[in-house]
Amino acid sequence: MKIFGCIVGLALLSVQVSCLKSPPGAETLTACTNIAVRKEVRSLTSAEWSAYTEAAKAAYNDKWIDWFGYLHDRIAMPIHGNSMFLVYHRALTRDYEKILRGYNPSVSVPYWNSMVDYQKPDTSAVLSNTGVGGNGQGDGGCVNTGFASTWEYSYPSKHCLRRKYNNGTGISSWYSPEFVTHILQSSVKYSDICAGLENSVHGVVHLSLAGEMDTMYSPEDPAFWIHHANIDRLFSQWQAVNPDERTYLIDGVAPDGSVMTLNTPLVGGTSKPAYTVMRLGYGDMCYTYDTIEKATAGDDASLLKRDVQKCIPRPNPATEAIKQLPVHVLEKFYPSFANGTVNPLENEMTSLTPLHPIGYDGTFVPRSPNEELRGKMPVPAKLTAEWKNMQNACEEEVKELEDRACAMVEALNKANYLSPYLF
Ligand SMILES: *[C@@H]1O[C@H](CO)[C@@H](O)[C@H](O)[C@H]1NC(C)=O
Ligand SMILES: *[C@@H]1O[C@H](CO)[C@@H](O)[C@H](O)[C@H]1NC(C)=O
Ligand SMILES: [Cu+2]
Repeated sequence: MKIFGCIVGLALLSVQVSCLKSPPGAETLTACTNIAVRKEVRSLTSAEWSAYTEAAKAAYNDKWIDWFGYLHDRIAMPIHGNSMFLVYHRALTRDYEKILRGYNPSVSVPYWNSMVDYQKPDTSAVLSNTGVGGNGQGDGGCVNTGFASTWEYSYPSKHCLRRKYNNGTGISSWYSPEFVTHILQSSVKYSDICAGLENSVHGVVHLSLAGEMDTMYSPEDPAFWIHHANIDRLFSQWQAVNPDERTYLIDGVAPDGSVMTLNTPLVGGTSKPAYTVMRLGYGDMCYTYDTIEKATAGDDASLLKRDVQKCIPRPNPATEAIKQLPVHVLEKFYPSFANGTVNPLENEMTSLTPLHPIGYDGTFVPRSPNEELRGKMPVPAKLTAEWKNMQNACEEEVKELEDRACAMVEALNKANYLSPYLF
């Protein structure tokens, strides 16, 4: 019985009529005929996960992973800590996906919804032997689990795949679905969503896995790609909430300190202007996310047809719990919940990702909230001084964001909010 699909299907019934105008140059981008659908890594079937890892291994054998590590390292400064971050990493992840599809055209890069793991990240199935492997072992900190356990790189010098969790054998708390929902609902400008994602989920996952992930050649960790697909998914969902206004919305600071525009060239490699990557499904950006697909009327209709007789529709426990918060808390952190205009794409509280293993072929039942953990949401870990320095991060911007995250956790705990993501 597919309870999850049914709930999501019901929640997402809405029709969007677009009158999007392409900016100069972008009208030449043609609609893709073959669109890759990126799915949550734990919702892949065994066959899909194994196709993905086989393609990744082939790319590794042909030294593509070394190349991506080298590339990212060489252009590290211009692509972090400014408005280049989201668009550049979108292009990079797509380049990697195109390489993999050269080995197997059915493959797309899965995304890792790391937010649902935020309480105890080290227990995530994604960091297990059937996923991308866990903590590094011994003096070298070499990862000896997961599909990349034997991988060795030549850039910047010969070494194994390394990880070093930031709390011994454990990992400190990450950003929650509640906080990312806040970011999605409160970001107005492109630069808001860009800095909001870079300095929260993005940074904390990188620096707490450590090893390759807190270097500038981090694409050498297979966790990098599924993590960046998740960051790109959130950016894409934010755009899709209001496609007319946001598809080609760009602002903030470019790598050279000037104003970022649609014509600012993407750094590294092709130097194509930023507008070439803004619209999914056009030009080279021939992919989408399952969450965005499900939000289209056509898909919902078929989902409902399939599932409506098999399961009993009921309210999503995650969204229902958060809507019960006092009005002043909603107004402060969740403007769209507060005024009742929430679009499913700016609500990460709908994705109650099951905690089943990677390559899962069965059905699942959504977790129910843990009553004993009422009012015990942990505060996410802060970015370290070394990380902020390496990432060219704006100190005040990071502090403002971390203070906000702390205030949100405090407000939710004070209201006795029951987070369905605590176990
Ligand atoms: C590290 O782990 C210990 C024990 O597992 C826990 O009590 C502590 O809060 C953790 N520290 C951080 C910064 O997450
Ligand atoms: C509701 O809040 C969102 C987010 O602040 C805002 O964009 C939207 O215009 C508001 N809608 C109404 C009807 O007040
Ligand atoms: Cu990066």
